[in-house]
Amino acid sequence: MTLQLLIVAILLQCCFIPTLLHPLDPLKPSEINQISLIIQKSHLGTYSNLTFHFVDLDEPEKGEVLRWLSSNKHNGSSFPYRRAKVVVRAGGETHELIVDLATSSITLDHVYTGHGFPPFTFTELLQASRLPLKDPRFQGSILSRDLNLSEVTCLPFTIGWFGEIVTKRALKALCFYRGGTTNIFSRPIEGVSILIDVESMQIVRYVDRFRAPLPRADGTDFHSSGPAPDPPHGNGTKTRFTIRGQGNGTKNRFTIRGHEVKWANWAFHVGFNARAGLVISTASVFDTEMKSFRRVLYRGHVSETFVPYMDPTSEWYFRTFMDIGEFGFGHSAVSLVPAIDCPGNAVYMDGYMAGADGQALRVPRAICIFERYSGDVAWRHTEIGVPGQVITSGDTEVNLVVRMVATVGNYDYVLDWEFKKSGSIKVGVSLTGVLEMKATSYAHNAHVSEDVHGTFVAKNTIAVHHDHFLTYYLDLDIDGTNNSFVKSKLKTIRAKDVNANAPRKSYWTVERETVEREAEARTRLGLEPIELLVVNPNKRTKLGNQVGYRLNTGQVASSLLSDDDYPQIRASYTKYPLWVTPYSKLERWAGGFYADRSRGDDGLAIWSHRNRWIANQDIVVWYTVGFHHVPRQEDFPVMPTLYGGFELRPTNFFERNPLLEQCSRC
Ligand SMILES: *[C@@H]1O[C@H](CO)[C@@H](O)[C@H](O)[C@H]1NC(C)=O
Ligand SMILES: *[C@@H]1O[C@H](CO)[C@@H](O)[C@H](O)[C@H]1NC(C)=O
Ligand SMILES: *[C@@H]1O[C@H](CO)[C@@H](O)[C@H](O)[C@H]1NC(C)=O
Ligand SMILES: *[C@@H]1O[C@H](CO)[C@@H](O)[C@H](O)[C@H]1NC(C)=O
Ligand SMILES: *[C@@H]1O[C@H](CO)[C@@H](O)[C@H](O)[C@H]1NC(C)=O
Ligand SMILES: *[C@@H]1O[C@H](CO)[C@@H](O)[C@H](O)[C@H]1NC(C)=O
Ligand SMILES: [Cu+2]
Repeated sequence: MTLQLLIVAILLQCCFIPTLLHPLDPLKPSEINQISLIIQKSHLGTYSNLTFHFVDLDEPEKGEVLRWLSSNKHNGSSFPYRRAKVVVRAGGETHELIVDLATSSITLDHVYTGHGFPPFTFTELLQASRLPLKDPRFQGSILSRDLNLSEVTCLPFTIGWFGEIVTKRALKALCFYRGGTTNIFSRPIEGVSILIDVESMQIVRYVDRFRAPLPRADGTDFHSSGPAPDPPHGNGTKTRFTIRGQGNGTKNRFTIRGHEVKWANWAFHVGFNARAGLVISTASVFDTEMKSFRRVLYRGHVSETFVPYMDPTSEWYFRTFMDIGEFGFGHSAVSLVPAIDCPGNAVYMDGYMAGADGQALRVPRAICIFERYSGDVAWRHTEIGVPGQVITSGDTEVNLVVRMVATVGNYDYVLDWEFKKSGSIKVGVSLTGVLEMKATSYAHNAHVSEDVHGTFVAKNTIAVHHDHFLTYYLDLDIDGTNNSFVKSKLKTIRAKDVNANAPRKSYWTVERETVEREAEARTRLGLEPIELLVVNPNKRTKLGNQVGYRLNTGQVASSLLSDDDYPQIRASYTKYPLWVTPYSKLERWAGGFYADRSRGDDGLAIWSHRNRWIANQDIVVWYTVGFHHVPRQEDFPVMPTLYGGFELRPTNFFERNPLLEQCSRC
């Protein structure tokens, strides 16, 4: 420990914040357990059915965090408050609590009475998944299909909202037959609907409507029980596998102190919570010209996902998942496997969250951080115009990647935040895993005369059409807190309107439009040539250009469901890929905080309809990475990754190409 660190540690200890290095550090296991104890000791502890559904940092006010960051972090007394936001269920009610960790007290206790419910706990999902196996009706259904109950796996699925006046917390169980495969999703036991009341943990409706042939087991497996494959390496020879770094100060060119990462010209904070999973905060980039760090992103993470399936039949219609709010990406985080999930030079971070009983749970290796040698060209040029010389200059691209993987049932999402020395942040998501499949009596596409809502991927097996929409919360603070959203529209001009003698008939020019209110910020993309910018209207380069970052979108996909469809009412924000709102601490989850069985009366679309002023304000950009997924046979039995994402690219932010200042070969 350096002397400086030691002083920080001593200062912090004086103020009951031992070993915390950043006000946005996720709750530590000891803090989670402390919160659990405080609540157990309160009046809520008298309920035998007290369950913890959400435990996260109640983040300090942005101004406080920024003040602390700029105070050079050495002043212990300026460390902002340490509080937690907690949602528990007790006696059939949802309690929202604020717990102050310094005083070990509950400072707010409020019963939530609106629509929707908090995320499910592991325990609830586990209990629900076991109910069918003990139910005589289900046992009968299995027997009548000539199947073996010991080979059945049931899984709980959230059920959405379809106009019911009174809603309860409920799940539906869907059951699958292993019988010789580990790819359970490939062998659905079709025709059975099982509705479970989660409060009483009982099956409240059981329907066995029809039978479909059980898809065969052979060809479904992708799991080999042999030794793990050798990590792939250039020439295909066996390479020994080592984990470098891990805090013992070897090869890595980045430093991690607590949750703060410094690499090349970047400094940022890596957090983790049960709901969003990976959270990037206070990202700043060093400007060699100004000799200082300049702010780029205050906070970025996945805010909500929406995955509606396109089969309206009674066994399938409800599959319209909002995974972040109904369960959580952090909840779904898996321990990363070296050489599969992250390369050999990766360094790992654990994640922590509260279980149903409030006690801390650890996800070992929830996040990995590594330098990526992409093999791509960062920049280059060959100059042949200098007499007598051929001059080639350039550099290879080396980036820093922060990654987690969420496995939500059948699907796996690989979530990346990739920092580039050019000042870009590339945000990516790779989809892989297993498709949701439906058993059908059809054996071949030629026999089909109706809409089967999907693609034949195996005999008697249809992978159902669906979408994935991942909505990112991006609180950009470009070179300061107040920013504006600018649409730069590329407009075709008739040349003769400018110069009557022009030999050209047309050209395009740029018309910049600063968006003043939320309504104009909702943007359908892909219809017209447009550049999307977040600028700091108060800062200009030496040459007078407005300082900004551009949002380079990938392929854009918006929801195709009709506006009056219930899932669309709940996820109405998916009608536009882009929204901009003024920053509010209360507005963080695009589908509303209580997404399970929600009715669309909270969330991004509702907030945006207030049509607030957004020019020269602290603003938040919400961008949705969308996929319409028409399954292919190659997605069976397990899907090759499908990549999507976007890039935040500095635009008139630096005085010139920042790569020249840090050329790796110079
Ligand atoms: C929860 O437990 C309390 C007693 O601890 C009981 O009165 C109440 O009915 C229970 N509620 C539910 C929904 O199980
Ligand atoms: C720490 O900062 C606070 C607020 O800026 C100030 O009041 C206090 O005197 C500072 N303490 C030290 C030890 O510098
Ligand atoms: C059912 O599975 C059990 C355990 O794998 C096995 O012992 C039994 O023989 C199976 N029964 C049938 C009918 O396949
Ligand atoms: C493959 O790479 C390894 C490690 O760099 C090296 O030792 C080995 O000689 C190479 N083999 C061939 C066939 O090029
Ligand atoms: C550093 O840590 C790695 C992985 O934990 C370990 O294999 C290696 O021996 C350590 N190196 C030193 C110099 O301690
Ligand atoms: C930033 O926005 C706030 C809130 O509207 C405003 O009070 C303040 O004057 C703005 N700051 C600058 C530098 O424009
Ligand atoms: Cu898909």
